[in-house]
Amino acid sequence: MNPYIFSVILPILATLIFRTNHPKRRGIPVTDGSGDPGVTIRNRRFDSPVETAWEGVSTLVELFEEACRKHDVLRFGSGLAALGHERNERAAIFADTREEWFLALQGCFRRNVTVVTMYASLGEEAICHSLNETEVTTVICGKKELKTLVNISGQIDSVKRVICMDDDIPSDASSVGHGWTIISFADVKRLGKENPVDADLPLPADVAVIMYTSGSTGLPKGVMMTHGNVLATLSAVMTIVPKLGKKDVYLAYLPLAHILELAAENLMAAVGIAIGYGSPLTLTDTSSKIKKGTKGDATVLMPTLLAAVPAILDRVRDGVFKKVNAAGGLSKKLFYLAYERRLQAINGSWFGAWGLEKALWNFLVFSKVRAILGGRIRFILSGGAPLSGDTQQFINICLGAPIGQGYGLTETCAGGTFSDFDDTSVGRVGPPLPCSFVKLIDWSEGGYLTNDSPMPRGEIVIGGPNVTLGYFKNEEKTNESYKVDEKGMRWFYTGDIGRFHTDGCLEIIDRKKDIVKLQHGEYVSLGKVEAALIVSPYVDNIMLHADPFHSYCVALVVTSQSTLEEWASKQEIPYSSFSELCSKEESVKEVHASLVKEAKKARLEKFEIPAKIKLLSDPWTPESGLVTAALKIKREVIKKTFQEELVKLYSS
Ligand SMILES: *[C@@H]1O[C@H](CO)[C@@H](O)[C@H](O)[C@H]1NC(C)=O
Ligand SMILES: *[C@@H]1O[C@H](CO)[C@@H](O)[C@H](O)[C@H]1NC(C)=O
Ligand SMILES: *[C@@H]1O[C@H](CO)[C@@H](O)[C@H](O)[C@H]1NC(C)=O
Ligand SMILES: *[C@@H]1O[C@H](CO)[C@@H](O)[C@H](O)[C@H]1NC(C)=O
Ligand SMILES: *[C@@H]1O[C@H](CO)[C@@H](O)[C@H](O)[C@H]1NC(C)=O
Ligand SMILES: CC(=O)N[C@H]1CO[C@H](CO)[C@@H](O)[C@@H]1O
Repeated sequence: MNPYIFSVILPILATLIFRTNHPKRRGIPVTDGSGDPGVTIRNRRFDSPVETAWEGVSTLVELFEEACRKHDVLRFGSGLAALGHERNERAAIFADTREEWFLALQGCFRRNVTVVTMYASLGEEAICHSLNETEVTTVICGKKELKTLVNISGQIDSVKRVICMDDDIPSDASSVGHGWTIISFADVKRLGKENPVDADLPLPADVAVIMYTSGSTGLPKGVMMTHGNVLATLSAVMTIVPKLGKKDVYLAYLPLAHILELAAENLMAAVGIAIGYGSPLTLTDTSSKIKKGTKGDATVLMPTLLAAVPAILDRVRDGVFKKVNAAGGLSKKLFYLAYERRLQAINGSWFGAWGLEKALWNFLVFSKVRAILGGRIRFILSGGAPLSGDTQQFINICLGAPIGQGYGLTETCAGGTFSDFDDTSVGRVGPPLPCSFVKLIDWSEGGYLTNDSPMPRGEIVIGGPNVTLGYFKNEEKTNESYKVDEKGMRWFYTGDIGRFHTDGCLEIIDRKKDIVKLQHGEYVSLGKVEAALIVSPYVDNIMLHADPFHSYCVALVVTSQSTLEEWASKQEIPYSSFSELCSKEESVKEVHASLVKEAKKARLEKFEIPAKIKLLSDPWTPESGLVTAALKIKREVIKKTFQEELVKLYSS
């Protein structure tokens, strides 16, 4: 038979059969909705919100007991009781992600003890505030965090007991006279083994976690999540990861104080999937805390599943492109050829869809990239911030793994939307999760309306069993953002602006509070402009600043050291340090020109382009408190930190 049939006719036939169909419906409109008027969409598989995926299981404890009846978590729970922790007192977990974190959480759940969580990178003031507000009596932490606790011991009166996850408790900690019982994690388990107590199981409506999030403004707020809330989210995610099973291996490294990671690990444990614990700084062979010649977490564990925030995936992508470009020659040409071919295939051009070609490129080119994350990744869960289209396609192509992109907030217990694994379109966050209703409501002030064409647009409101109870001891803020409708459904008003595509998928397009009105009445969407400008190779991070007292905006730019230094050496500009280079007028001019170029590409208005910029030489990290653990910029903190620079920009 003529091979032509295979290479040309069959793909055309396949295209006709599969592509001329209407786009697959991924979300379904709800007509008998409740609450504020708007456009509501639900998941196509379920007509009422899913609360649990396991029969007879209605709390996280039952889920965990179901998963591992004989585990020594039981000992930790008993030990906690033996230590004198009363049932109605709260315990806090204050540490980086590690096995003990997860075990402590389950031990507390088993005794119906509400767990207060906070990022290990929060500042002292925020930690004091969270521990004080929730009147925590037992803090479970690592030895590094114990030092911070000792530092603030004078301000946290309710704390009586500290359980240290490391055996080598710092000696200066126990000598401080603040009357705490300090004991190691191992000793608590030993105590529990000798004094076993029965479980004291919570009900679905009992609060499981009070999660303090490093919000972008002011002191952190504690979001109260019930067992029912978290379970609804897990159950929903369970339906979305294809073929989740015992053969999978999960690499845990994101902060467990982030709902995405907490939900993911609980799900893995429930299904019986092995969890390996790593850290962001040791993730790959080239991570910053890995000694040359030793192996990173992913290489050793060879995980099949991974959760990630976009910033980390961006880093993997940039690293690969840098390496490819540095290598140059044939291998660079081959890489770009392969990349282009696969991109076309994914984009719907049928020649490249040829399976054999895909296998060939994977073997020749992409297997080396796959090896960076251990070589076995089959699904990546991304959340916490919108993922760029470029990075999504990079992961699809180079790792050969589908990527599920989620949109959700701590307040909705990470429930919201989640993209289908077979959806290769970019820039969208998928249809509603089975546990959520997603509604758009008019925001006329910002010019986003549900009867806009071609797509309804508006503020995103999320409803369902996943929506949390509200902020701890903060009824005012709770009332501002949560509403219960006439049918008893809870809705959270996200402040994000989105639009629905015809197939029921959501796209995030703006953020309400990031919109500032300038002196002459033009609205500037800070997030939109930043997303357009960060593309410049000179920019590592950027914060746009606008205020109603000026007719133009300004920007703080965290400068990419390698790009600027490369430019400087080409221009033969002398400098003694990078910070000096950043302060040079030529540098500012060059970076500004690059920003203007990107702004034009993105068709920004003139008033949206920063008129003046300041180049900063130090990166913004969660440790410095300038970005959140999910690497979102904290506007208020940055504004405060660089107040002088901003004033200078406006007055110069
Ligand atoms: C769990 O603890 C909370 C807070 O102490 C309490 O209100 C609730 O009644 C407890 N649940 C059960 C089933 O005992
Ligand atoms: C915590 O409470 C103590 C005593 O009530 C108080 O002295 C301290 O200032 C409080 N700290 C914070 C951060 O609220
Ligand atoms: C303890 O407090 C001092 C002074 O406020 C500070 O310099 C130090 O970094 C703190 N130590 C820790 C571990 O937070
Ligand atoms: C993908 O397809 C769209 C329209 O079908 C086209 O505009 C775009 O340029 C294509 N991208 C690539 C990389 O081929
Ligand atoms: C919050 O709303 C509830 C119910 O509408 C009301 O009873 C309560 O007083 C409100 N609280 C505050 C602080 O506004
Ligand atoms: C488990 C749980 O929290 N369920 C609640 C989900 O939300 C509905 C109404 O929105 C409540 O009736 C359920 O009790």
